[in-house]
Amino acid sequence: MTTLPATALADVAQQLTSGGRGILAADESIKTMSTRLEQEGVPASATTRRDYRELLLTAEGLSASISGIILCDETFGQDLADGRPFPVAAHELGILPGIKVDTGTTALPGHGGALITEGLDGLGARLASYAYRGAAFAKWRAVFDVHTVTHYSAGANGHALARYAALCQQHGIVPIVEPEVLCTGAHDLSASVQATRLALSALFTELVDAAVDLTGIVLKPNFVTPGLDAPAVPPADVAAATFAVLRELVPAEVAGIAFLSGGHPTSRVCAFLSELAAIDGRPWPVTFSFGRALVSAALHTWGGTTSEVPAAHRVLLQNCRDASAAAAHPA
Ligand code: 5MM
Repeated sequence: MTTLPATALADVAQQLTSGGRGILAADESIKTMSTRLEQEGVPASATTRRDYRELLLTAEGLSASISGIILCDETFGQDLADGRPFPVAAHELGILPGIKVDTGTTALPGHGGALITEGLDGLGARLASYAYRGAAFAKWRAVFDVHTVTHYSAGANGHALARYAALCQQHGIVPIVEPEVLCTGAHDLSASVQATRLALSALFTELVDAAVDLTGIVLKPNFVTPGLDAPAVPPADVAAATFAVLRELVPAEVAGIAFLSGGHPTSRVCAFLSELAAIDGRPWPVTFSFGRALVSAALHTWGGTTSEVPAAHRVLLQNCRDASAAAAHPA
């Protein structure tokens, strides 16, 4: 087992979230990735999933704006066309490789559809293997819906996230802790405020109880927004609401905060991040850990056609540069 001292964990967490670079979330499960490929007319297979992830990682100059890439188990064990394993190639390209280690969600019985994220069984052994193969960080995502979240579901997911985070640190891996409040639906801003407060409050209670070193974690939250089907509010209002919740509930020792995009358009999440980065008195660095907001246009442009790889790279790199500028250069 690789065991890093707390200072090394903090250093990796800072590398991931500081300096205007952010994290590329390319860890879609096999099921999700296959659906997204098929929606673009690309037959889904281990080979096409690999080709697509290779396209992302090998965009020339990606490391100027991307500090880390989150992979799923399948990709983590695959090789690029030149024979290098993905985690080795990532390190050589100046990008830290990470691994999604949760195994997905299931319903909490008797809790109205609220979800619990699973994956703790055997996690220590899996983390030891990932660390040996070069993983610098890991990710675990809890999922909350504003209509079904309860104290119990927030606590249960917070407990699982804390047990995961403690195990990661024991194995020298920085945990990204992701309590995602979904923005699907027509709810207003206050519903997102309440749900995000519930999730973060329970999470940090559990992280502290589990003796997780907060200087060696990255928090991956949602922006606090109205639902995607509700009238939009100005980015400055989203930033103010998000900052108010985070300032109240996220201890200053947390190494950094990297936001998910949640299905919002790229320009919107970049505007949210830019406004948030401009707020005075932030105790933590803020950046992005976007998935769809960075990659959706590149996947569409590529469409499985080799001759479109350069165009897909241009689209991907532009989105990454825009997100990086939002994190580095406040409004
Ligand atoms: C990239 O998607 C990740 C894995 O999703 P599934 O396990 O459901 O296939 C997901 O956890 C992602 O990292 C976060 O939701 C953030 O992605 P977005 O697209 O919301 O920025």
